[in-house]
Amino acid sequence: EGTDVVPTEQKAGWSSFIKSLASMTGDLSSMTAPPFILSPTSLTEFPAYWGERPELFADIATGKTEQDRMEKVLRWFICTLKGQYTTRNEKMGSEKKPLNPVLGEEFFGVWPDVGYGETTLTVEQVSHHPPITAYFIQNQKAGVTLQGHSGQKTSFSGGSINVKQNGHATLTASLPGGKRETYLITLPRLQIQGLVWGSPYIELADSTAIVGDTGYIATIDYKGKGWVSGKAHSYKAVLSHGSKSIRSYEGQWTSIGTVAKSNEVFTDATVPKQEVQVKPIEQQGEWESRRLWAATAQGIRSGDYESASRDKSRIENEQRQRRKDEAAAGQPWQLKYFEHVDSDPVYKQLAAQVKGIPSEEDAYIFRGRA
Ligand code: CLR
Repeated sequence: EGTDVVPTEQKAGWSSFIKSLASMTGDLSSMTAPPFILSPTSLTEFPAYWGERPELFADIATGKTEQDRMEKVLRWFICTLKGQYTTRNEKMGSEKKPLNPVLGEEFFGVWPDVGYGETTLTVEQVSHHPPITAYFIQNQKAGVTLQGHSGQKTSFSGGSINVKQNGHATLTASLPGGKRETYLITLPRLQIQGLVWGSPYIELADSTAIVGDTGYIATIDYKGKGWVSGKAHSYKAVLSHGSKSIRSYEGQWTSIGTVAKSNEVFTDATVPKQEVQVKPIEQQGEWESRRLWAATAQGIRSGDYESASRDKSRIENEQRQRRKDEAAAGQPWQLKYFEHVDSDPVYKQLAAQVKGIPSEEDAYIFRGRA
């Protein structure tokens, strides 16, 4: 922090990009940014972060009691945050601008069975403008699924980008005897800091909830500077049932969290994450993300930004033409794996149990993959 990392020849471009953020209208994805800040990865790959601790995901349905299972959902959720929000910094030196997915873009992946069942991932870009990504993750053997969608509303203030996440996720756990539990998961607000130096990173803000249909609720508060510790990436979580608060946890979502006022470790984000496995590009379908963006990504990786931008324009032009053709034929694009509903009944039922969140939200329901 505090050291300017913008390449000399891109300094002017970077400062005019920062200035243009002030007049941004909520969707950052289509804004042109200087090459050094571009990522070769599309946003359709991001849902994989939810599955990178497959052992904790599979563990959820093994909980003996309702409280056990809620604690396991909370543990898994907090342990995915490090991957979701710090991976680009670790791999590419800073947060970057991901490729803006096209409508119908797909991303499939798998975490192989190493004893607790195979975990599979299905992602579909269900809207281009605004960008919305729908995903479904399943470990059939363990009886756990996660379904959700993700969109963003961005604004700029005080030198940082503020990202409100639109969407939510629902997790189901199938229990012996045919019983099934459902958990609603809301998503944190992001602040992108470090922009002036050209080395953006994410801090989480405000709070989110996990609401179980068992009556157990977990609320998680996020703070950058920390409470007692004064540390970045801090969280505090409270587990409750009805009006009774049961236990609380605190620590850092990038390292260790403990049961409050004790040394009992609750979340350990330092355990290596397991990256999703994806078919080689030659075996992928034409809508699959890494195949679709192969030439653009290659250009970005090799520093050949001219060829990257040529290929990106080709894809965008093809998309525009496709939309025109569909309009002319009166046949709008059909989603492949998800179905849009204006109001998600699961969300509606569970959201009523917590204060401060909208009472209704739309959703994309997974229909299966042949
Ligand atoms: C997408 C859903 C994932 C979590 C996640 C992590 C990083 C976020 C991303 C989401 C949405 C797009 C995002 C990105 C960080 C930067 C990027 C907000 C929420 C914006 C569009 C690009 C900012 C450009 C600057 C880095 C210059 O589960």
